[in-house]
Amino acid sequence: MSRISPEKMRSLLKVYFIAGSTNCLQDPVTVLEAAIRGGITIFQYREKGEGSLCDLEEQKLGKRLRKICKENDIPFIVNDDIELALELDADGVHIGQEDEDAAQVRRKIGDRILGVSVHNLEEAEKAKQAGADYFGVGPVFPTATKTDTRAVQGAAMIEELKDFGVPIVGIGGINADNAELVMTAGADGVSVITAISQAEDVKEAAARLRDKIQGGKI
Ligand code: TZP
Ligand code: MG
Repeated sequence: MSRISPEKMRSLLKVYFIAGSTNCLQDPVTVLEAAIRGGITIFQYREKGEGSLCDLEEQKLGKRLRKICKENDIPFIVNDDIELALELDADGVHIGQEDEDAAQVRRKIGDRILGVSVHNLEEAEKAKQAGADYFGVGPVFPTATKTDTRAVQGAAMIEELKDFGVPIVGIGGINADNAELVMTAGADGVSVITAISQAEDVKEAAARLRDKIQGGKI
């Protein structure tokens, strides 16, 4: 295996769905299957928040979601937990600034995909040197999903960070109506929790985002 190319990474970031059990209105397995049918391009398992699963239960759900991704050729990323990612043979991990050092994570995961949340030029430079395959940048818009997040940045930080040459995915309060702003700022894709996981029709919500981003409309 070798590191993913920036071109391939950019194509995978288009519609990046993130979810764990606490985000979903229905069974997460059902939600993921519908989101895949709608056209998501990559999935991150993020088991966080009040009432979230841990230990064996987290592992069990992770295994089921991992299997669905594999069967559908959708890359499976694990948030924060490197051990869990390795156990589940994930395609990659996503870490924030509060997590383990990115260079250390890169050593642990080998050539798997490494995503790092960055909020300024300094963090971006460090993440790039550590071998980040993509930057997660946000929150672009207000979000109720992550309460301990930084101040809303708008799309300005995406514009600033695109010169690093590292693929970028925007995050935070993104939906089909505002995705265009994120893409025109220079992002390669959008990552969403609420817009897909809490939609009445999950497949349709994913399809709307996919359509906006890859339907030549942006
Ligand atoms: N990091 C920054 S904002 C955010 C994370 C994980 C939450 C995004 O969730 P939503 O529901 O798409 O706003
Ligand atoms: Mg984290």
